[in-house]
Amino acid sequence: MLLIGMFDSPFVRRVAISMRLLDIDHEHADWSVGKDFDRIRQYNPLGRVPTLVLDDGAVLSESAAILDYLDDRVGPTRALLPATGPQRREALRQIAMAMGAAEKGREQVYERAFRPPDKHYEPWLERCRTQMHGGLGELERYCASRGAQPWLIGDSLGQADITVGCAYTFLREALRPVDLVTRYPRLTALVERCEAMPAFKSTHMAFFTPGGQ
Ligand SMILES: N[C@@H](CCC(=O)N[C@@H](CS)C(=O)NCC(=O)O)C(=O)O
Repeated sequence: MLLIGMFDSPFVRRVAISMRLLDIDHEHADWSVGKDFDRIRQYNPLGRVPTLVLDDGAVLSESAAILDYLDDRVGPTRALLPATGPQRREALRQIAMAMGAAEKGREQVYERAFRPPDKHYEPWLERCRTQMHGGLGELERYCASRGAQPWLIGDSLGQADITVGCAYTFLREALRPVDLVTRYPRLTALVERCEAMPAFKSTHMAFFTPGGQ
């Protein structure tokens, strides 16, 4: 199996962390959506990452679809997303907030990386920031509602924690908002717990501007 994409992408990283936690052997192609666009398109016509090339040659894209495949492969008792019931619904709700915030962060990065300075449109960037903070605020409220529980769902780390950790670290490192820690203290504490784990440490990569290579 081959996972294509750089770990500074929260979408790629959540797949890489999940593969480590599920002990799924794979190779990694550290290809950039900027300079390796044509190479990525040979596998995925969309030219996007993450892209997962399976051993039989089938190609999966979209991190949610890839994670669904990985969970299905290991079965419901090891799956990182609860297979059914209220915990699944809650996990999906939190994951949607984290992915939405990450997408709004990605839009801000791309505005600067792929568009010339005279084409940057501040009202659009401001809208993205509002939406990003909307998602982070909801995650902070949910973390607060968990009290002393260390993880978002149940009593062990799962896909909601992985995705929230990847999204938050991406936003912190790619956009460097000054007030992230003071605005979202419980969320920050959760992410620090995540980032201390070997699967997170081994996939951490300093943010790389996609248009800048
Ligand atoms: N919804 C997608 C988002 C993936 C995504 O935005 N990937 C970025 C890298 S962070 C990408 O491929 N960008 C290149 C492009 O869209 O042209 C997923 O969850 O996999």
